[in-house]
Amino acid sequence: MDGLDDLRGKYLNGIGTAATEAALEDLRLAALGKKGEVAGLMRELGRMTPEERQTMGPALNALKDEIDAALRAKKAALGDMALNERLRSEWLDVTLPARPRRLGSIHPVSQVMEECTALFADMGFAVAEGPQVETDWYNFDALNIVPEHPARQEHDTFFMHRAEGDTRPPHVLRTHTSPVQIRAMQSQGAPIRIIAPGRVYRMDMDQTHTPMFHQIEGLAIDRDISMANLKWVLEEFFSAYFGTKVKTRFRASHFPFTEPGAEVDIQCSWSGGSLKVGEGDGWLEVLGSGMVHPSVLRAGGIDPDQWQGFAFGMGIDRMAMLKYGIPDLRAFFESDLRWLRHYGFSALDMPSVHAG
Ligand code: 2U9
Repeated sequence: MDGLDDLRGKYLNGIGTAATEAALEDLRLAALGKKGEVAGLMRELGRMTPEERQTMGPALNALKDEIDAALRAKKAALGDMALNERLRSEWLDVTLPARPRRLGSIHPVSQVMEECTALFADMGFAVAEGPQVETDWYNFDALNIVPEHPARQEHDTFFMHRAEGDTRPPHVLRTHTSPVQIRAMQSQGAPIRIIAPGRVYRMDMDQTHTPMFHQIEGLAIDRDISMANLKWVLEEFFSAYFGTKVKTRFRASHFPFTEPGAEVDIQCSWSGGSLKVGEGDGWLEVLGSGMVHPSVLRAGGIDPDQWQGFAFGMGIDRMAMLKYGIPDLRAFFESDLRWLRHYGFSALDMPSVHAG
């Protein structure tokens, strides 16, 4: 029995000082494993007398249970310690403020495009869209632009490359959004009231021209539409856009796709070196317009003896420059982050001239 007490002391001490689960496993194998010391003693029970067996049997079982219980208890304690250590070292302060991250901003062109679209939508104009690569028929012929017209020259318009022997009609990067309206007339017929906002391309580059810019064009066709309706729509639009009553002045002009045609100026003052729209006795040209030419109506599949209407076109980029005091058009397309942060709009704080 003394031998059992020694064994108990040895293993319970060992378990008490074991620092890892691996050390515990070594102790378990040495004591209770198939070749362990306790198992060895159990095998010897067979060679004992019945009296010896009666005392040694229960004593060995009790020792085995005691070591087993001590192993389990120590294993649980080591697990708790490991968890506590992780909780201590992996502690995280969830009350810390988040790292500041720079938000993007809405480009002035997107902002103005949105504003203009919403204002015309309020007056009952639907938005129409179309391809940016067009056939020369949709971009020129349908708009009554004759083959000799300067706009059709290689140095004014971007023509798509054609391999030698390719006899398909030329394709161009659209020079205005007018082809969108030809397509809309063909598919919807009259009456029609649409605006066509989008990118257009011309070979031009200086302080007020870039090879790609943005336009918004409008078209209204019905039985008795006149230039008076056009003047009301435009004055309503400019007054809402600039947030003040704006007068317009129509000057006779010529466009192949209108008859008659007019350039439209808005009232402004230049006093004190800064431009103010809607006051003073100065005028600023902002728009081209007119009554749609009968040939253009016909190209859109609409009978000019039954229907008539007005059309207008303006540059979005120029409208943004005027409203937000941006001096150089080229900066719009340089992707300079400092410029974008200065002139851009927060997605949550977009100035809006229309409800909703
Ligand atoms: C159809 C028929 C007629 C749209 C028009 C203008 C006059 C015009 C310029 C303004 C500044 C282009 O952005 S800009 O460079 N536009 O002067 N645009 S009339 O006339 C149309 C359009 C479509 C079917």
